[in-house]
Formats: sequence, C-alpha cells, structure tokens
Amino acid sequence: MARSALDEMSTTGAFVRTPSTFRNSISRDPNSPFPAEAGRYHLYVSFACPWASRCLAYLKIKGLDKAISFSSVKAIWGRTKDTDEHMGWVFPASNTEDPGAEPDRLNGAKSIRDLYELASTNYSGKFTVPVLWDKKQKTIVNNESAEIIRMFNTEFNDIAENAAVDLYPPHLQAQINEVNDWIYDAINNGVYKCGFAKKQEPYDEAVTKLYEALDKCEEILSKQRYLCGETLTEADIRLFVTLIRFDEVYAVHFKCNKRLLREYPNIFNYTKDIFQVPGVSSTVNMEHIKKHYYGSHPSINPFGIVPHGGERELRLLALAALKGVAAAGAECADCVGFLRTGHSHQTLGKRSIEVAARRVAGYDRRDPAVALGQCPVKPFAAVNVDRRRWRWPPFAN
Ligand SMILES: N[C@@H](CCC(=O)N[C@@H](CS)C(=O)NCC(=O)O)C(=O)O
Repeated sequence: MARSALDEMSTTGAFVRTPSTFRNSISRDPNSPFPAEAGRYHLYVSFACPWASRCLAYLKIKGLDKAISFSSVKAIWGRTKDTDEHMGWVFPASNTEDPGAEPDRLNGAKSIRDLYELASTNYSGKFTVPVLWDKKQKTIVNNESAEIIRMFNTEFNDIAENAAVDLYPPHLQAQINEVNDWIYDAINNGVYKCGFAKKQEPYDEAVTKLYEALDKCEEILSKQRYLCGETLTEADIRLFVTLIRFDEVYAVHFKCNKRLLREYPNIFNYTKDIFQVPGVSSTVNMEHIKKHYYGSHPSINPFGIVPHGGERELRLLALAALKGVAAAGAECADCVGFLRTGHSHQTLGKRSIEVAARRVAGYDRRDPAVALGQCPVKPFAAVNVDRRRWRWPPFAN
C-alpha cells in the first residue's frame, strides 16, 4: 500500500491514485452518527493542495467557515516520525513559522499522520489532506474531498450563512457528474499523471488527454459562462483549483507546458471570474502552493528551487481586463459598480458599441470586457459576485 503520492506507481511507470479510506458522512439528521452541528467539526487542509482547497472554497462560499473551523499544515512536507523516513504534511510549532500554517491546537498532533493514527490503530494508507475531523468522537469522518464538498453543500443548510447557494442542484446533477468524470480524469488527476509518470509513454498519454480536455473546456467556455451553463456549480469549483495552479506549478513542475493557461483566453478569464466569487480568493495561497510542489517532490525537483512565475504578464493582463470591464460595465446594470471608475456609455463611443455587439453575439472571453460584462447572464445571486473585486494575480499587491 502506498504511503505517499510518490510511491503510487504501476509497473508501466504510470501514476495511479489510491482511493480514500474514511468515507463516513455528516448528515442533517440529528440522530445520525455524525450530525451536522455548528462547532463540532474541523477541516484540516493544506493551502497547497487542490483537493483540500476545494473543500475550503465550499466552506467560504456556503458561509460555513464560522460553524466549521479549519487550519492549514506547513507548505513543505517534513519527517512525520523520528522512527522512520516517511515524509508528509506537518504542523508548525507556532503561527509565525510558516505564515498561513497553524499548530494543531485540537489534538496537539505534529503531523497529519498523527491524526490518522489517532483515528485508526491499523491504518496503512496515505496520510492525505483534506481531513474532516469530528471533535466529539475524536476521529476522521471523511478524507475524500469529492464527498466532503457534497456534505458542505447540503447537510449544513440549517446553519450555513449562504444556505440558498446550491452548487449541485438536482436539475444539473447528471450534467455535473458527466463533466466531473472527464475533468477529473484528464485535468485534476491528469496533471499528476503527467508529473509523476516515470516513463515516457504514460506521460505522453496523460499530456495528450490533458490538452484535449483543456481544448474542450476552452470551446465550452467560449459559449457559456460556466461549465454547466449559466450558473456556477460544483464542476467549476473542481476545475478552478487545478486551473489556478496551472501556469505557476503544473506547467513547469509537472511538464504541462504544451500551452499555458493564460494562452487560453476563455479558460483564463473564467479562472479570474471564479477567483472573484466572494471568499474564493482567500482560499488561494500562492506562496504555499509554490513552496509545496517545488519543495516536496525531490524525485522531480531535487534541489527544491522555486522558479519565478509570470507575475508581470498576469498583472498586465489584469490591468487590461480591468479597463475592459469598466467599458462593459458602463451599460450593464449587473456591473454598475464599474461606473464609479469614471467611464460611461457616452464617453466610450465606438469601443463600447463594439463591446456591446460582441456581448450580444455571445460570450467571447477573448475580450476581457466581454468576459466580465456578460449582461445576459444573471450573476450568481446568492453570493452576489462583485465584479469590482478584481484582483489578479492572486499573489501580488
Ligand atoms: N482523494 C483525495 C486525494 C487527496 C490527496 O491526494 N491529497 C494530497 C495533497 S494534494 C496528499 O495529501 N498527499 C499526501 C501524500 O501523498 O503523502 C481527495 O480528493 O480528498
């Protein structure tokens, strides 16, 4: 049984992920073994980890971050025990040791491995995050992010601040499941298959599949705002956590460099669009993301050097987009906040007419103005997407 992602290898040299082990469910039923109660559960995450980050995004979007506490481990894997060589997620000794990471005040654990060993005496799998912890029974409820986000979506609605937000609405479930399947295989897990392949053939196969899937996303997002239509769903959050790490990490560290994300106009603007959903930007800690991947996989990056990213290009793009949004916003009640920037429909002249024409014709995200000025699209009302909160890149001032 693999004890870390670095050991999850088939005989052909392909990366093969092992299934999660703790699969209990929290339920709204007060008589269930794990009832939804404020203050009872804790979410252990790593800000670096996409799977944990999708759970954190849900905590924020659903307004559950007061009812369910959370904390992050240190960015870089460390020795989890003095008695063996295992490397994994560890807690810092203080809040200042690795900003963002916190000591484990609940259980006094030194590592995520300690928590697994507290929860089970004969656990033999990987010590992964996220971990959804029950403070009352002192055990792991669930360590599978795909299931945790479903619980957060529905089971805590009596205490969630944004209970009306439904990222898995019944009428879209079949479509979301279908999209999740190919996106998980080719993109979310696909980047890992590229990065952890130990032979050329499995890498070639994974990278080909990855770019076919990204091309498919680009095509879908050139016609509609989100993956499953006009409303943000689970499928978007699941894709977002991979996209936000793509150019900075996966392109370099995992050899996913056939095309950068910022060369996909629709996907890139879509990523920025989701980044602005209230709460989501706070779940993106690019420091932790870069430090973790480049620093924790010595078989891929033996010297642990962290490359400089494309911060400058991203900042320029953000600026261009901001100007464009002001233009589109001039005629858009939905984006009326942008009027405050001083632009108006009258003063924009020809440009605003072009923008409006393209907007009416479709969702051409090649023009950032159109990307965010999609007037025909109802905003994600329950969480009120505030397009004034334009912040990009996520790691610069
Ligand atoms: N199926 C799990 C996968 C979680 C996972 O692989 N987490 C990685 C971090 S990105 C991890 O903790 N790896 C620890 C290790 O490989 O030792 C989920 O989605 O919750």
